Formats: sequence, C-alpha cells, structure tokens
Amino acid sequence: MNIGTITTTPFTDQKPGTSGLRKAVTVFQKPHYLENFVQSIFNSLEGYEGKTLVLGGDGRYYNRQAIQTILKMAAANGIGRILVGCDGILSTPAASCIIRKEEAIGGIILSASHNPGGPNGDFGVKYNISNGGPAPEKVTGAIFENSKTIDSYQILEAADINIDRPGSFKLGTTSVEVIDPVEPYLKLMESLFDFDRLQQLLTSGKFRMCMDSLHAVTGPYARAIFEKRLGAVEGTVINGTPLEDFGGGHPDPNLVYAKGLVDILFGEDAPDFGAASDGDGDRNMILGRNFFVTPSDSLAILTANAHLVPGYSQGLAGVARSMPTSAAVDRVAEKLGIECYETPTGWKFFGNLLDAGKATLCGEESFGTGSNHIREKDGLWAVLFWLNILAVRSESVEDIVRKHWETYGRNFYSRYDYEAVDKERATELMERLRSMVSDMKGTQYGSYQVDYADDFSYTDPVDGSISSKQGIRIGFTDGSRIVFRLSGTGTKGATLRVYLESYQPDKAKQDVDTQKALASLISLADEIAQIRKFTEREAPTVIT
Ligand code: G16
Repeated sequence: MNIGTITTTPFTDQKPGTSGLRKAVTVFQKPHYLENFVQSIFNSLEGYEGKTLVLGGDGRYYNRQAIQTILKMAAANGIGRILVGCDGILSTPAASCIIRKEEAIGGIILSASHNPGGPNGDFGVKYNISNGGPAPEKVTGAIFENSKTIDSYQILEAADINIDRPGSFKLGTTSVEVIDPVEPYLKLMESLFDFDRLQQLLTSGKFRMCMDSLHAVTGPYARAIFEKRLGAVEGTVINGTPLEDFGGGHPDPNLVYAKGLVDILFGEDAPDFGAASDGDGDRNMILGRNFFVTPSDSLAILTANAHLVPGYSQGLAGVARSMPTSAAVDRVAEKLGIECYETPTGWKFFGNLLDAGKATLCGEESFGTGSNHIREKDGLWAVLFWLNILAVRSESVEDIVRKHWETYGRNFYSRYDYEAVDKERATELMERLRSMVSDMKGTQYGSYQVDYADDFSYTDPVDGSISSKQGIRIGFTDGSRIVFRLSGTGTKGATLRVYLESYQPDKAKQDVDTQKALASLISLADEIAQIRKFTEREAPTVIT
C-alpha cells in the first residue's frame, strides 16, 4: 500500500457557510483545493480510524472526480469502510439516512444544493456527523482552523474504483462498498407513510401528480418511489435523469426556477398535485392545481395534520422553524400545546433539538421541511407527507390550505432576494441596520409601529452554545415583520434576503394576492434599509 504525503499550502477561503463549503467548480479545480479541505475535515475529527464513512453527491459536474480523490484520501487516512452511492449518487437525505442506519462516523456529501452546476457552475463539500446531520458550528469551525494551517495531505496511490454498479472493493486495507443509493431510503419512507393508501390514490385514476426532479439527484428516487413502488403512471416524474449541469437549469424548487412545473400546475387540465425538489434532494416545493403552498404554510399544515400519518400519529414532541420562517406553525403548536423553537437559518441548528427529542418536525422558509427520521431536510419525504394527507382527507390542496387559514389565520409571506450584489455595500447596509435597531422600538412608520427590533441571537437549549448576528428582525405591533439577512450559501458577491410577513385572522380578508397584501411592508423595507441605494438594484432578482 503506497500512501503519498503531498506538501501543500493553505487557502484562506475555506470557511464553511450555511451548509458546507460552496465555491465555483473552477475554484475546486485549483491544484490541492479539494484535497486541502478534505484533509482539514479528517484533521478535525477524532477516533475515525477503522470506522465507516458515507460518501456521495448530487451528480453535478466534478462529482465523479471528487469521489475518486476522496476515496483515496479516506483510505490513506485510515477509514475502515466507505459506503459510496452507485454512480457517486446520494441525495442529502439518503446520505443522512445511511449514516444513521450504518452507525457511520459521518459522511461527506458533494453538493452545492440548489446552485447551478456544470463547468461554470458551483460545487460543494459538506461534512455530516454521526447523527446524520450537518456538522455543527464547533466542527465547521475546527475544519476552518485546520484549513488555515494545513501543510500536507495524505492520498493513496491507487487506480480509480468502478462506481458504475454495486460491488465491493479494497483500497489498501479499506473496504469500499458501492451501494444502491435508493433502497435504504425507500425502506425508511415505507416505515413512515401509509404506502397502501398512497398506492390506492395514485392508481385510482382519479388523482394525478407531477414530480419535477429538475434533472437533479431525486430523479432515480422519485421514479423508484412514485412510479415503480406506488404505481403512478410512467411520466409522473419529469426531468428525472440527473445531469451534470442539471440540463442548464437552476435546480431550485421555487416559482421562478421550477417554471416548467408551475406552467403545468397552472395550465389547462392541470394535475391535482405537483412537487419539485432541488439539486441534492433536500428541498421541496408543493403545488396544488392552480395553487402554490408557501413553505412556511406547508410546515404548519404538516404539523396540524401529522396525526393522519402513521409515522407521526403518536403525537409530536415539538416543532422548530428558522427565525425568518413565518409564524404560521407557531399558531398550530400553540393549539396542540407543544413547544415551538425558533432557530437561526441552517438545518444544523435543528440537530440538537431532534437528538434531544425536543422537536419532531422542523422547517424553513427556504423550501425545507423534515423530521426526526433523519437529520437533514427531506424533499421527497415532504411530498409523501402531503400525499398521505391528501389520501386521507380526499380534499384538494387548495381546500386544505384555505381551511387551515380559516382555523389559524393567514400569514402572508414573501422573500425578496437581491443576488450577487456588491459585498461591501451589502455589509454596509446590514451594519447600518444593526446600528439602528437598538433605538427603534416605538418608532412610527406610517401606520406601522415598531414593537421590537434586534439582531437575532440564539442560545441552543441543549448545549448552551450561542450564535449571534443571525439577522435583523423588525416586528410591528400589528403582528407583521420584516427580516434582513445576508445569505450564507451564495458564491458570487453577496445575496441580500428580505423576508416579509403579515398576519390576517379575518377569513373575509384572506383571499388577497400576497404581493398586494404585503405592498406597504415592501416599501417600508426599502425606506428603512435603503435597499435600492445600497444594492443599486431597482428590483429583487427572485421573489418567492
Ligand atoms: C441551506 C441550509 C438551509 C438554509 C438555506 C438558505 O440549504 O441547509 O438551512 O435555509 O441554505 O441559506 P441562506 O439563506 O444562508 O442562503 P441548502 O438546500 O442550500 O443546503
């Protein structure tokens, strides 16, 4: 066995963001860039020798090359067994599922999630810990510290492994198993949902659905689950073949980037139900016929209907949402008499709550929902959850949502993204807001009076760790709210996110277009933060 120790010098920009290290492919292709980061992961871990590591990615450009490099580095660093998805494919939720099932030390997931792929697109590397969830800040911090001083990495001199079909191999003394990426995940889904009932629904001839995998990782999973296992007609899954560049698209399941699906669901003779997932399969968008369900509402509705779903019929320990997510789920939690936790943006913040049994369902406005079945958000899980509710209630998506609003009130919600703006100016905008918030309470802006204003800080109720500067919140006395934060996942300049929310308990006033309902709040956001001045943009890049 020939282990090479390769001399290297540190890169200064390997600080993991909201979810791992995301950079342009061309950055990862720089000599030693990937290797430095992967070695920094191993350097920051303890006691992994001889243990199992899970490895896979969303199939984007550079996935295959990176897998071969990481296999050889993991072997050289003394990992005992590596489970790698066939073709290098593992959706993020499937990786989380396998880490847990196999009691692995952790997993390396190669994905830049919803960011575009291809030679000019993005790539990413994320480390997940033994609970199956994204590494918490103390781990990502240690990886970053290592990356700043690294002077060598270890790699086995060996031929590439054939990952095109399942099989077992040896790399030095390390066992490598190329595994079916779908089967363990499908089994887990079968344990949570009423598959007999779902099969009846999808083969009844009275219900049609369309699942858009956006040429990303969920294609093989969705085909296996919806078409093969549950009997939906062939063609139910569209864009189901993972492509290295996602067919030139942007694998982000929202109204802008999943336009093809939106056109189908809002077109003539539309199916009853539509869904899309993102690059690595952890996000979801839910549509009914002519109807869009906001992710915040979706979390609230899953929570209110969880008793109808076998895996959750025993009751929920609690729920959790990220701070910018609307308060719709808070109202459901209150009615159920369970705790609702408010965390910073980033799925990693849910891990402790799930591990400690404090929360069962979690969700984020950024099209992410999940539960304690794994430690990642899970796109297809959310689709199955919705299908299970639809199968039991025999009502349309729109009826279910409108009835929910009647009971709990409606949280109008929208997010404005200003992508790839100048980083310094965006930071100035945030710093200016930060300096303003302490004196803002009581200030009157037209008909809005500030009830509270702060820079969100979170103290983890399990380990007491504090995460500060997580976004500026300005709440008004009528229950509406504006939140400003900078994205931690963008790779070009900065992305300013502005989250807008208002609450309408009166049924007679709920049937209003979201943008109209939020119009005065939108102009107030610009007045307070001077968005146009700082971003030099007249309008956001994406509105969801
Ligand atoms: C990641 C995180 C999510 C977060 C989202 C957006 O999702 O896992 O928790 O909400 O990024 O983060 P930001 O607003 O900082 O860009 P994904 O699907 O990209 O892994």
